[in-house]
Amino acid sequence: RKGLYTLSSCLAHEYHFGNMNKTWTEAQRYCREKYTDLATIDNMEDMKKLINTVVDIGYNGTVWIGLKKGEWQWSLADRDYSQGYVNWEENEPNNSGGKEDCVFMRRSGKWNDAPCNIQQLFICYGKTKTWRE
Ligand code: 2F8
Ligand code: CA
Repeated sequence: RKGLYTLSSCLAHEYHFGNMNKTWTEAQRYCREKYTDLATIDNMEDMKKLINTVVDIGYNGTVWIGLKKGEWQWSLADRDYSQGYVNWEENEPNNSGGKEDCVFMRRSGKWNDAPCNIQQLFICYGKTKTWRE
């Protein structure tokens, strides 16, 4: 249907596999330079797309996503964590050892908080324009 749409309704998320071991902050820097940011997940559709990005590659390990404390906050600044989609693993986030400020995703798609200085692979987020007719 023809009509006017806001910019955000014309943006689809696109995920990119970061095939290098990096701390959360290193991964964030890399994603911000090369794409837009670390992976942001707004809804279940994003979540499925993100899981597929990892599954298609055949990777079974964990990957950093763009979620971090102080208060939980998406790396992409305009997202409001407290109002948004979450997919925590059961009994997470548990801040194990009092030092788990960053979040990785398991192959199942479930999230766990873990120490930010672990080095692991990651998922970046980019944007493509998808115009509706
Ligand atoms: O049982 C869940 C628990 O498992 C690990 O700690 C033993 C995770 N730690 C790392 O991945 C470093 C915890 O974050 C997780 O809560
Ligand atoms: Ca944890």
